[in-house]
This record gives sequence, structure tokens and C-alpha cells, in this order.
Amino acid sequence: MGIKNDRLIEKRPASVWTEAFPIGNGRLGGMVFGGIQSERIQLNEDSIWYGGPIGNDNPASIGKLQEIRSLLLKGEPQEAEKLALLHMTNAPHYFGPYQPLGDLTIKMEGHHNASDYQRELNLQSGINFIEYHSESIHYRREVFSSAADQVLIIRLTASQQEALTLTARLSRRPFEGEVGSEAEGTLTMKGQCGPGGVHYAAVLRAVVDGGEIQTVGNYLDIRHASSVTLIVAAQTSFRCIDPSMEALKQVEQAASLPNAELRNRHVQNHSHLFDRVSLTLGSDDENNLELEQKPTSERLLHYQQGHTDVGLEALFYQYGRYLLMASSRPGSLPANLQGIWNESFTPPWESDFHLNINLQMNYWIAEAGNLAECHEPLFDLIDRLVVNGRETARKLYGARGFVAHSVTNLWAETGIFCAWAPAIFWPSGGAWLALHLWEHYRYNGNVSFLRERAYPVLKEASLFFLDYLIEDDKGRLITAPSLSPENSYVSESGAIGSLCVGPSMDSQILYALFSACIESAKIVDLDPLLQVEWMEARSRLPKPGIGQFGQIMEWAVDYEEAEPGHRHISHLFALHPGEQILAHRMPELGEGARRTLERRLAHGGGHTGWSQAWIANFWARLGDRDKSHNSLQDLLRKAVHPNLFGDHPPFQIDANFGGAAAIQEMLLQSHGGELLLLPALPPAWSSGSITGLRARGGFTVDIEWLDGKLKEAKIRTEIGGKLVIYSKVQLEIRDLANKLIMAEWTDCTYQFVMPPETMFVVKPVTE
Ligand code: FUC
Repeated sequence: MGIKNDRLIEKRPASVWTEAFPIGNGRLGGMVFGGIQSERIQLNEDSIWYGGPIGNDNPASIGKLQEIRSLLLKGEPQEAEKLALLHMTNAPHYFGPYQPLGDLTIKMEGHHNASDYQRELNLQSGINFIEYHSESIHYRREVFSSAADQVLIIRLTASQQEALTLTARLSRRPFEGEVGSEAEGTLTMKGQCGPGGVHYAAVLRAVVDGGEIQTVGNYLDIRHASSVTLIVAAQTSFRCIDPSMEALKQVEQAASLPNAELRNRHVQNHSHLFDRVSLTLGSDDENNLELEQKPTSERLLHYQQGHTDVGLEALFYQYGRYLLMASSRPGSLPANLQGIWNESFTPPWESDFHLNINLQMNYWIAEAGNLAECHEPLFDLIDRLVVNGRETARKLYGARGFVAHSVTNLWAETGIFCAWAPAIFWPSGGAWLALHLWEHYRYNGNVSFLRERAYPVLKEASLFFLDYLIEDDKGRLITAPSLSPENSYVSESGAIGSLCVGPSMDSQILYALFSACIESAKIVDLDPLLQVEWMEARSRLPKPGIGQFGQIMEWAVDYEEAEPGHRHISHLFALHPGEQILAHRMPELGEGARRTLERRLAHGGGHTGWSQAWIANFWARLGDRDKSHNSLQDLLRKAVHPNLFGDHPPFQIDANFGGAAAIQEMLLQSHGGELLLLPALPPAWSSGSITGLRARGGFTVDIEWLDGKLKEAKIRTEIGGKLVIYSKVQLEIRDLANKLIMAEWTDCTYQFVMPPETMFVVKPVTE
């Protein structure tokens, strides 16, 4: 029942980049414009970044650390900041940005007076279709980036034999990307991306059916073919010694496969992941059917004018999953600020990995959205951060373990880069990332992953802080120097500062980190002495406190914020993604969190895409179905491009992932050891269903609801385990043999154990 809402459609080619449709296999991405006489596919390869590794942690830092700390403790943040800028930042200040690979341009001969044009990005198959008629010939193009074969495919067909005459070429910006031909019917473009940077190569091969093909200068010249398959591969020296050789091999391998097989291998590989979750919102009535047929940009406009379109919200969710699959697959780099899609040589914020919210937000749908594999590239980056971060910890702070600050890049830099104080002096990026490994374990219960991969990282992240934390005058353990990303405060003396001691976000991240360390050490049965140390340190961290405005305090001291409507709401980490504030169990802190959001919003907060997305997640954790939905609507109304790319502005992909995560969070939560079914179901989604969501503890959950109420949930487990369901309404739980599971309803919870390989069905008791 219901409409699937799993495609973007348009009736005309893209005229700007944010109208083009994104395709990707995690590593190799394209923005497909769908032009008629001229097609542009803007290309990216995830490891093409400008410049080489830098390292170079500032050796002056360690000698100034005490002085900076004393200045902060004395309430002189500006003096501290001056010293920190001089003595702690990297030289050079900046690393190079993520760069485009180039463009593939196809120029068609003829194709005048096109009619019946349609382009469609089908999320389910991962194929972008373009179709039209011209001079009574029907032309069709299929474009996809195959994870199975690591190539990008453009297949052009026509309803008439020998109707395809075209040229194809690869290009980069002028003076870069030398083009030549190293094999028949093939073009190669190569170069180096900045001094010390990667060597890259892209190879384009055409396979034609009928007609002729020639390589002339910078072009492949194809005449009178009945069908054409263009195959693009790209490689860099980040992954191989000879990128052009490697790319050529990949192209040849793909060219040796029949078209149908190439396509099938892609569709299977793609839909195997994508199909794990399906979401339907609203009914399949005429109005919704009509909306589903509309061009996506018109649909968005209609929605932005204030009309309801729950199907568009469902589409936004699945688009988030699609984009994660397209920008983060095993073996690729993690999704950066723009996923993998970047057409600028000077992209905003270098299109890098920001560790103070953005990179983590990119992965909020990975586990619950049943795309755990797509989380893996983040773990690979973390492993490299640990290696570099050990050096940084030692050199900057004389500490054990590893540290990563607010930004990193292809080379997993861990030092203090950039020059903007309110962002950069923040030592908790690595600790937050380490929690992603713990989350992965919590969702799949794989103890060998915990032992071999997660635990060592958690432990090293914690060792850094055991050395880094200092004692304040109340005997609490606090981080210093640090900051509350990227806000400033008004100190007792009236000075405005960003550097501080004990920002709440740090204490909350460390609470989560030490808790994860303690729990995992018990499971893998290691480090009993450290366990005691972690417990002791955790008990001495500042706890979330309520401040003068009834808000959760942003700093260990109840300072006023310099920007009360700041986009970062870091001190609600404990509410989401953290679990220290369990709103449904802790009404006072829940109320504090609510006030925090209200205060931020009253002062203009939530003005960037990702900020609004985070706010939607916060409201969902507070169980506020209206506000959560309002935030999601605001996000779609104010911070989304015509191709549904999130808008910071400009384009930034975290809003896509964070917004999709909020949709999940409204339907299912599993933090704090309890499962909550439909915890913040918006009234507008009165009926619907979701299948295949994952919950912590290794559960897979399907939920169906009607008239705003739970109809039935199916909970499956492979590994078995204890399940606690938090429910304000009485439930009936049965196994597949329809046997009633005898679980008492106490304190709003049902507790029971599910054996391995079982499914239980949960329904509300009705009478
Ligand atoms: C953080 C945010 C900005 C932006 C940047 C990439 O610095 O404060 O809003 O998202 O990351």
C-alpha cells in the first residue's frame, strides 16, 4: 500500500549544477545534466585533493600549554587565544581542498526539436535515465556509477539504427589535465593535483554497436552508431602506483562484459543495499499519485509554498540513503562536506571533513537506515587519524593516546589547521568519531569487531583525555583549552571569548566515551585497572546543568552566549546523538533541553541546513512530534536545492543525512537501552509503514501505523538478546507461533528475551 516515492524526475535538462542528478559508487561520482545536444557529466573521484600530507604539529605548543590554561582559569580568554593562535596552529595554516576530476562532455549531431523529454534518477536501481524524441527517433541514455565494476557507464541508444553521431571528451580546467590516447577508442586525461598531491588519471573508452569510432586529438569521434557505451574509470596515486594503467585496466575489464551484465551487476549491487528499507507515508490517493508524477523541482516549489506533500518527505529520506550509498562505500573515503560531488576548485570549507558535527552527521543514517557497510569508510579514516593523532597528542600536548581536532582531509591530518579560533582549538573530534565504532558494534553485536577494531580506538581516544583533563576549583575534570564549537561566551569581566575550560559538549562526549570504554572493556574482558580509572574520571566530569535561562548550560560556568541564536547546539550532544539526557526518563533535563532549543530558535537559530536537521533530531528525541515535523518542513522549505541537495547555503550534504536521520528518529529510537516505536510520529503522517530499520541490540524493525497509532511492529533478531520496549500504551507481544510472550508492563516498559533467529510481533492492546 502507498506510493514508494523513490525517484527524482524532471521534464527538462539541468541548467545549473544543483539541478543535475548525482550518481556515485562511493568513490567515483558524477553530476548528470541530461542535456539534449550536449551532455555534461561533471566528474569527481574521492581522493583528488590539492596538495600532499602536511603534519607539522606546532612544536611551540607544549611549552605554552600551562600558560594558556592559567590565562583561561584566570578569565582572560583573549590573551589565551592570542597565545594559542601563535603557538598551537599548524604552519601552513590550511590544507588543500577536495577538487573536481573534470568533465565528460558529449556533443550529439542532430537532436533538434526534442520533445517528450524526461529525466529520472531512480533511487531503487541507481540509474539516471534520460529520454526524448527528436525527428521521430526515440533516444535514451542510461547513466550509472557501478560499485560492482568501479566504472561510470553512459549507455546511449536510439530507436533507429545508426542514428548516433557524437563526440565525447574529457577535460579539466585550462592548463590542467593533459589528454592523450593510450589505446584504441580510448582517451586518457592525467596530471598531478598540486605540489606533493596525488597523481590522477581518468580513462574514457567507447564501445559502439555499428558505425565507426576514431580518436582525434582530444576527442572520441563516433559516427552512425546504433548504440554507444561510454565507460569512464579514474584512479589516483592515493590507492595505486600507476593510476592510468589501473584505470585502463578497469575500463578494459568493464568493456569485456556484455552491456546487460554490466547493468545487472550494478543494479543487483545497488538494490541489495537500497531495498533493505522501504518507507511509505500517506495513502495512494489521487492527490499523492499526482504529486509523485510531478517534476521534483516543481513538487518542491509547491511544498515550499506551504502545501503538504508527505511523499516528498519520504523521498527525502530515501534520497538520504541513496546519497550515502553513492558517496560512501567499502574502500572509498567517507562522505565529505559535499559527499563526493564538487565542481569547484575552491570549494567552501575546502569540502573537507569537519569533525565538530558535519562528518558525524553524515553517518547518522548509516546504522539505523540499514546501510552499516556504508559506515566503513569512516572507520578506515579513523584508523589513519589514530596513527597521525598519536603524534599530534604527543607533540602538542605531551599526552598519550590520539587526538583529532575540528577538521581533517584525505591525509587524515590531526593538527590544528585553519586560523579561526572559535572552531579550531577543539580536541574532541577524534573522541566523537571513536563513538561511531562503538555504535556500529551496538547495532550488530559483533564482538570480534569490538575487540579488534572499536575497542583499541576507544581506548586510545580515552588515554588522550586521561592526560589532557585538568581539575577545576570544584575538583571537576575539565578539558582545557577547548571551546563550544563555534560559539563564544561573555566572561565575568564582560570579555568575549571562545577559548574556555570545560565546554559542556566535551564533558558530554567524554561521558559517552568513558561509558563506551567501560562497557566494551567488560565485554572483551580487558584492562580492569583502566576500567576503574574510567569510572573515576567519568564521575568527576561536569554533569549537564540547568542555567540562568532554564537552558542546558553550554559551558561549565553559566556564561551567557555571545550569539544566543548560534547554529551549533553542541551542549545538547547529551540529548542527541548522545544518551546522557534521556528525555522520556529525565523530565527536568528534558525541559532544560527544550528551553535550550526554544532560546536558540528565538534568536534566529537553525539558519543553516545541517543546524535545522539537528534540531529536528533533538525534537524527535524530546518526543515532540509537531516541532520535529516543523523542523523537517523548515529544512525542506528553506534549505534544499531543486535536486534536493541540502543547502547550507551553499550546497552541503550534511542536511540531507541529518534530515533523513530525523525522519528515522521520529519513527524509531533505540538509545538508552530501550526501544521506542513511533516516538514522534507527526500527525501529517497519519498512516504509513517502514520496513527494515535497524535498532541497537541487533534488531530489525518493521512498523505499520494507522490513524496516527501503532498498528503492528515486527521485530527480528539474528543474534538474539534482551529487548526492552518503552511504551505508554499497553502492548501484546507474540512470537511467530502466535504464542503470547509473557512480559509485564512496568514503568512503561516491557522486558523480554528474544532467542536467536526469531521474530516477534507487537500490537497495541485494543478494546
Ligand atoms: C562548521 C559550521 C559551518 C559549516 C562548516 C562546514 O564550521 O559551523 O556552518 O557547516 O562547518
